[in-house]
Order: sequence, then C-alpha cells, then structure tokens
Amino acid sequence: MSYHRLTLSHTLLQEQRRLGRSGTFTSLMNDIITACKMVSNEVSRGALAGNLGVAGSENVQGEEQKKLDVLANDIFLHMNALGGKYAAMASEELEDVHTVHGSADGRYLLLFDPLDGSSNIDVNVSVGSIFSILRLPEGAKPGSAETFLQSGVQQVAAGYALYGPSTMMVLTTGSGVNGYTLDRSVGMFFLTHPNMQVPADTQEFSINASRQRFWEPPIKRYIDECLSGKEGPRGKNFNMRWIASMVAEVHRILVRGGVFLYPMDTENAKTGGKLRLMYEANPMSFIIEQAGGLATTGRQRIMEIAPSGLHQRVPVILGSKNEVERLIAYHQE
Ligand code: AHM
Ligand code: MG
Repeated sequence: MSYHRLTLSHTLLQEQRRLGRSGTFTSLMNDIITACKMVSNEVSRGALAGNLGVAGSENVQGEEQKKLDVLANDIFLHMNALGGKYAAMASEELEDVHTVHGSADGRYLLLFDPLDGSSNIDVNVSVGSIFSILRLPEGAKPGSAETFLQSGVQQVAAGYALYGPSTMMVLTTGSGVNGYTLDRSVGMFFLTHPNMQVPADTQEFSINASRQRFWEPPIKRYIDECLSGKEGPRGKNFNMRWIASMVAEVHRILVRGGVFLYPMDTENAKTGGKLRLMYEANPMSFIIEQAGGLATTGRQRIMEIAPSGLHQRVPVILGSKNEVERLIAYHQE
C-alpha cells in the first residue's frame, strides 16, 4: 500500500535537511518529476492521442524524430524552465544549448535525452527519459556549449524515468541509488526500490548481435566465451537480452545484474560509438557505479572522459562488476 511509503518529494526534502541545503536542488528535481509524469502520460495514451509515428523531421544526429521525441523534448524544455533554477539545458534533440530566459540566478545545467529507445514507441515496448545535472561553473557565461563539457564525475545528480508496465524513476545524487514507482491514482512517485545494488556476478549479457561482424577482438572473445556456455572457458551458461532501449536495459541490470555492451566497432568507429556521452553514457554510468557496478569504454572509465562536444558518442560497457572487469582485462591484452 503506497500510503505507508515515502514519496520521492519527501526523500528529496529529507536529503535537503540532512545536508543543510537551500532547497534549490529539491525544486529543480520537482520540475523534472513533473516533466517525466507528463511524458509518461503521453507515452501511455499512445495511438489514442495520435502520439505514434514519425514527426517528419530529423534531429542534430540526422536521426528521424518520432512525434513523441518532439513532444517529450518540448515538455522537458518547458517544465524545467519554469522554476528558473537552470541557467541552460542541452538535449539529444537540439543541436545547440537552450538558454533559460529570466534565470539570472540559475546555477545548474540540465542535460537530457527526452525519450530514449524511441524505435520502440510504435511497437509499444518500454522507453525512458534520461537526465544529468551539472553545476554552472563559477563565473561561466550561461549559454555556451563549453560550460556543459564537464566530465561525468562532476555530475550533481543523474536519473531516468522508465515508461514500462509501470512508470519508475531511478535517481542518484551521489549517495546510492533509489527507485520510485508512479502511483497513477494519486500522481506521485513512491519509494519502492531503496538502495538498489547491481550484483557483482551475472549470467546475462545484452548486445546487438546483428553487429557481430564489426566487433573488435576483445568483444568477440567475450561473447564467444559466454555463448560456449558450460562447456566453454566460463564453465556456465549465459542468457541474452536486447531491448534496444538503454533505460530498460540498465533497469534490468540494476534489478537482477547483467552486462550491457554498445561497443565501438569497425562500422561506428568514425563517430566513436553509438551512445551519447553527455546525456546517455554519463548519467547511466553514475547510476551504475553508485549501485556498485562499473562503466567503461573498455579502455577508460566513462565518467573520467574529458568531453569534446555536446553530442559526442562513446563506446559503453556497463553492469556487474566482475564481468566489466573481465572485459577491461580483455581490452588490455
Ligand atoms: P535513441 O536515443 O535514438 O533512442 O538511441 C539510443 C538507443 C538506446 O536506448 C539503445 O541501447 C540503442 O539505441 C539501440 O540501438 P540499436 O537500434 O542499434 O539496437
Ligand atoms: Mg537516446
């Protein structure tokens, strides 16, 4: 029963009191929560609201935008500008930084992927929103892309909303990871998954196997060994999952362990990989590390990458500690 549980807003208030903070962060988190509830509503209404299908436009990455990509982006921009606490925002769907007008005292920066995994929308499979919060550097001019180019270790908070059979919000502010479930009847998120932990070992991996012919030797080796099961060098059988929705994939790993790979391969090497550092890889790495897992490119800790651009792409390997360590070792050999 949800009335015996803490709400997300209450846990934020508790944290604010514990740290003696002014409430700015709590207020900007409340705007994100509202935005996610609105996106959840649009996602769940689907075809009834005419929300499926393509928008007829392309984003900065040259990808075809879905109607819900555009709608979710508009919701995020609007709701998060209202509080005036952000100096600027950056989105997967926007080429340039979006300066928040009338926010002279805005001290934070918001990065987001408003609807991740959007190839799943029309087939009614889970999608999500991902966000990352940074501080506006002292004396920096809001509105320049350079202010956003901070490494992942500088994130103040990161989280995602998962629009699945239930809508969930998973959040870290740097002291563990908590998961909340939306109770639609009262429109509030309740704490249902306190202190989420990624198990150190796993027998489950996720990778888009259609790209196998492009993989580098360490990835080929790792997957071959998993596939050879009990009789192979790992001495155990592995299961495989691929949802094509990073939020759903990371959520599964937080709940029952696993390893997620979207590596750089010979085909995507020219762009550095597929997933975007600033609003996909960094926030997810922060969450996974806070839950006891690891996140790497194979050659470098993702959160230590010095970003070179707002839409930079990177290889991503994350999840259960012992598997990710094994993958790092294979890359070093
Ligand atoms: P998107 O932000 O355009 O939706 O792309 C990111 C998504 C991730 O959620 C997912 O892991 C990956 O792209 C799936 O890629 P693929 O279609 O190659 O399997
Ligand atoms: Mg995305």
